[in-house]
Amino acid sequence: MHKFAHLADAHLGAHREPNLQRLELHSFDAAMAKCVEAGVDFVLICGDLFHVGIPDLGVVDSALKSMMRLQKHGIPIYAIYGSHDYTPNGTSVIDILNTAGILTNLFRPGFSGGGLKLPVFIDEKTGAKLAGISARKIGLESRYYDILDRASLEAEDGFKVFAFHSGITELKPEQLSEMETVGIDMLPRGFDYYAGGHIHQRGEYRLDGHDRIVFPGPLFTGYGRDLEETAKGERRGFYLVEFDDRVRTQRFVPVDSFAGVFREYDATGRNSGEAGRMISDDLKRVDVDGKLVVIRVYGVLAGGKPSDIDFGAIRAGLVGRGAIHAYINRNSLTSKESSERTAQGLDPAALEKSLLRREVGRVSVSSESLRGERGAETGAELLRLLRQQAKLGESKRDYTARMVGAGKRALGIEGMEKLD
Ligand SMILES: [Mn+2]
Repeated sequence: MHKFAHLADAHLGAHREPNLQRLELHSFDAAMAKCVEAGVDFVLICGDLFHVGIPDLGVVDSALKSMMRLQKHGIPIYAIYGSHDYTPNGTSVIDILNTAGILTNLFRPGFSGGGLKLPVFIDEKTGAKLAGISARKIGLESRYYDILDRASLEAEDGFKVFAFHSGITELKPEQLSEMETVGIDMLPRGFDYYAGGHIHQRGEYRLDGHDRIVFPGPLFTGYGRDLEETAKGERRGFYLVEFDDRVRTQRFVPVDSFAGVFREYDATGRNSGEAGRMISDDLKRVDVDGKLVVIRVYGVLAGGKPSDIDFGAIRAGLVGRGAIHAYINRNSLTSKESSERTAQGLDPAALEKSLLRREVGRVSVSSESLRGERGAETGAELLRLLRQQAKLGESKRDYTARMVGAGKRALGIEGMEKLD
């Protein structure tokens, strides 16, 4: 019997706070160690291995050490890019790892005659066939699926795994309505296992012609919302799949990285001083030593502003009593006297997009491409580009030229963007 491990959304480098970063890297290392221990034949990473396309080199170094554990045992790693691994006009860390032979990038599309042909990789030891589609920018991989040559993939015989990094329309929960997804019919039929990434919630599904669609969820936590779920008791980890000519077993292997405490407070009807005291008094009764504390404060304050509550002091108090870290979510705390309001429950990319969609109609523009959905997409892409910093050693002039060029391409005023 052969075995492979399927993981996704490790988001290495997502956390800057030293304790969280240590836990994050440790959970990845623990996962790699477990893969070796379980005697897997290969590992499949379905996107968002890193939180950004060009991560901190310390994070890369640590991740590399963990991945070398597999290399020492001759266990290959296959990967596709997630939406976070993408860099708009540069080389991503995944490309470097691919070049160095640490992992194999499965997504090497061939574009011809308006179609997209995917190569099928055959894992040497097991004979398993692997194909996959990387994510692109925010949801734009759906264009890949539009032109994908499914027939040639469906015609392949043997044990087949399809890797993807997208939500599936038919499985989309209502609260993720902002998220771009692909319809299940866009994925080739008849594969033995559909290895998913992108959805930060573990799930195993079966949809017509697609028997095993699996999302392992984040390996650690990408966003605050993930931290909240982990603190509430949601376990993180990866899938271990046993197969011969078909899948025999699939099981979730937990990688527990911290003990969490979750506390929730409704501040409605209290003023900011009272709310602060209520939270502090309650937390005094909670054992936080060695734990990661996640606090969610919501409601409408009767007096004062949310920013009047000294969350810094609350956090410092918890850390002083031995908490590994205190994460405070007050996105849904508002007050009668202020109109402080932020959207909740959305990841930053989705939040940006929903704000852009809302605002795009308020600006009068001449070009059709800046209106509506396309306008919002262009806006999101521009924001993404403008976040890039100058590269080490890059002159101000070169940086400016690079940004202007990228901006022009994003706005479509310098020829059409290539599909690659
Ligand atoms: Mn992700």
